[in-house]
Amino acid sequence: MTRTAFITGATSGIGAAAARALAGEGWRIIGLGRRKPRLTELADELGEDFLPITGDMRDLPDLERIVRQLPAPWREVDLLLNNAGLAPPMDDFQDADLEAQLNAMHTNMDGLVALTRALLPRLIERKGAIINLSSVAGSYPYRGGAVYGATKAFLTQFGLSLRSDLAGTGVRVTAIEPGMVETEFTLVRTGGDRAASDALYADMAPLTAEDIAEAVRWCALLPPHVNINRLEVMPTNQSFAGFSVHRAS
Ligand code: NDP
Ligand code: 8X3
Repeated sequence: MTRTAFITGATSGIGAAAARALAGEGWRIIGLGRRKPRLTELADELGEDFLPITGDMRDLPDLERIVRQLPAPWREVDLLLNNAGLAPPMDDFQDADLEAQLNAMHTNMDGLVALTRALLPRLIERKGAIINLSSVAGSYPYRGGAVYGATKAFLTQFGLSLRSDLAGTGVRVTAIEPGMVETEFTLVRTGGDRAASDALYADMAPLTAEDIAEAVRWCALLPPHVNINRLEVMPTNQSFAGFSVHRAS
């Protein structure tokens, strides 16, 4: 039986790598993102088993329309990979731009909730799975990460509670929580600063998009009775620092 995955943020990084990994397992892939030329490139690579959909996670009515209008062979979705997302710049919250913060909230949370709602009847019918791309930033605070980390904590908690609501349906829900993955993530976060992105990942062997795609593939192919709730993955060279203490003098 051919299985179908709906992947948001398929134009880059983890989403594109997951599309390749699941296509390699014989899955059909619906790939959504804003950059049409990237989707066209992926369609050229993956062939007729890839359905490119140009869409914006912040346009909630359009997400509902997209799901409503999926062509017949693509309607039977077995996996929703909620991957599209971004982080606002790493300014201290009190100095940060509100628009950038709200943009991350709309992209990472609102769109994800709307798309999950729209696809759930299909996923329940198919006893499918939802994988949410959360982050270590949702568990471990760091300076400049207040809003981004909060959006990722939302994703993890949303998924855990959703599991309760879906009890007995056979639908699996997983949060994958990576640490540093070298993709376009930091380029986007810094407004296109290539030097800053290169410096962040220099000499520390970051995770690759393919590493996380492998985690997605593994979760997706587990037998139906196995649900991975949370899967935290970090580069070996990324670990933890202590609490910060401010002293008066
Ligand atoms: P990339 O920047 O490489 O990819 C982000 C993807 O999200 C792109 O395909 C982009 O597509 C899509 N996207 C962003 N905004 C929108 C929007 N409004 N509508 C539709 N699609 C959108 O980053 P990653 O691959 O690293 O990120 C994927 C996910 O993994 C994110 O949720 C991120 O938070 C999470 N993550 C990343 C980590 C990292 O260190 N890189 C670590 C932990 C989690 P387009 O621009 O074409 O719309
Ligand atoms: C991104 C991971 O460690 O750069 O979600 O915040 S980190």
